[in-house]
Amino acid sequence: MAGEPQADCLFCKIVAGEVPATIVRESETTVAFRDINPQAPTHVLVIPKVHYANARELAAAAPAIAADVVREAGEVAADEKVDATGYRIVFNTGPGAGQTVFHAHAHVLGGRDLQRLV
Ligand code: D5M
Repeated sequence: MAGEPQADCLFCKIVAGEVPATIVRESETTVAFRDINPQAPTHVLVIPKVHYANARELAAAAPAIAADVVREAGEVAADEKVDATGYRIVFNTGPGAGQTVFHAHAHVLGGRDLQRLV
């Protein structure tokens, strides 16, 4: 059921401590850990502890937790000291946009000159 842990979900397993991750922040509702395949000097994923497939489903079902994810992404940027130079928060949504893990997550990217996307 939406919101419940999914047995076959990698990020639910990280939340449960069943798969190791380099956790940099944790809140009541979120976990932030380093991306295993970093695309920038700072590349951290912020995920809700509850399982929703993508940011849209999370925001529709649990808007306060979606806000927590965005707030924690900003706190990661401050912790990593990339807030002054600028950083990017990305929610890939759907396979066509490169989403490979179907548990909502924000990428926090910083520490290099980020090519302008939009
Ligand atoms: O982003 C999914 C991201 O998840 C991708 O950048 C790799 C990362 N990933 C995959 N497995 C792990 C583990 N075990 N630890 C940390 N990071 C991981 P997407 O937007 O779905 O393409």
